[in-house]
Amino acid sequence: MTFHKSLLTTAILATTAGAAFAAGHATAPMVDAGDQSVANGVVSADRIIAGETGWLVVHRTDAQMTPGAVVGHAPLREGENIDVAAILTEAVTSGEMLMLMVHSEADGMQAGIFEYTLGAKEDGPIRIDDQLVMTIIAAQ
Ligand SMILES: [Cu+2]
Repeated sequence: MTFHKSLLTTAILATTAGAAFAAGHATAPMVDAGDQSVANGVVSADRIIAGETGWLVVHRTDAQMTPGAVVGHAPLREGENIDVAAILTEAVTSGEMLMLMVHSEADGMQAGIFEYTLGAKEDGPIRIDDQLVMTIIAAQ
């Protein structure tokens, strides 16, 4: 009986989460990704919640956590994105740190084309309460 009860609880929680998400922005934007090998030339994020349609941008970074050169990007839909893969445009070696950041599709010249370069406002980073939406991983 305990088993069935826990299943029911899970189902109710899942329904509530789905309804909250459908209602708008109840789920905060975030990037969920872990340390990983990038030997296949791809950086992956397990799950990303984007506040608007835009881009996952992969920056080089370091212990100061300053976003550096862009070494990959992948499109995001508004809302939930599962298993997002960005092809690396430069070699990244084991031990390097990468910052996976959510960027906007706004202020560019062309829809659907990634136009950001470091410091530009085209397709620039999205800030929520003045904070970047990002996570930092290590290439293994
Ligand atoms: Cu960025």
